[in-house]
Amino acid sequence: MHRDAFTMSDRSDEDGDASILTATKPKTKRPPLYKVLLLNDDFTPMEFVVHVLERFFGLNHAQAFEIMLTVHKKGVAVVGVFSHEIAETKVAQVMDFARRHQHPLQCTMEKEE
Ligand code: TYC
Repeated sequence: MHRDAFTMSDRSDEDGDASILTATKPKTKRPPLYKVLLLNDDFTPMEFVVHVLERFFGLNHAQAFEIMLTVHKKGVAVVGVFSHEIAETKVAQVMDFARRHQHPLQCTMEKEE
């Protein structure tokens, strides 16, 4: 028996049985992703920021240095895109590490649209 994704009224089809089919939208929604952002400041040493990017974001030294320089010059950069839970963990790790070393480095997250 042929069934399709549209509404059919309550009547017999070719097979002889009554059919009520409800149109359904294919459910393809993925969980939202979050950008983790690093913010510039005037005091955190460049090498500390490079170390943070290597340690918590798995970047090699050249990638870490490049992103650090982008933040230094532009004020902010996306350092990664993650699920909500992973992004929260990264932000907490960076903020805690910076605080323990008494640097004012700021890290935040925002929903990717
Ligand atoms: N602007 C800092 C300095 O000149 C370096 C820096 C880069 C600080 C990136 C924070 O997220 C940052 N020492």
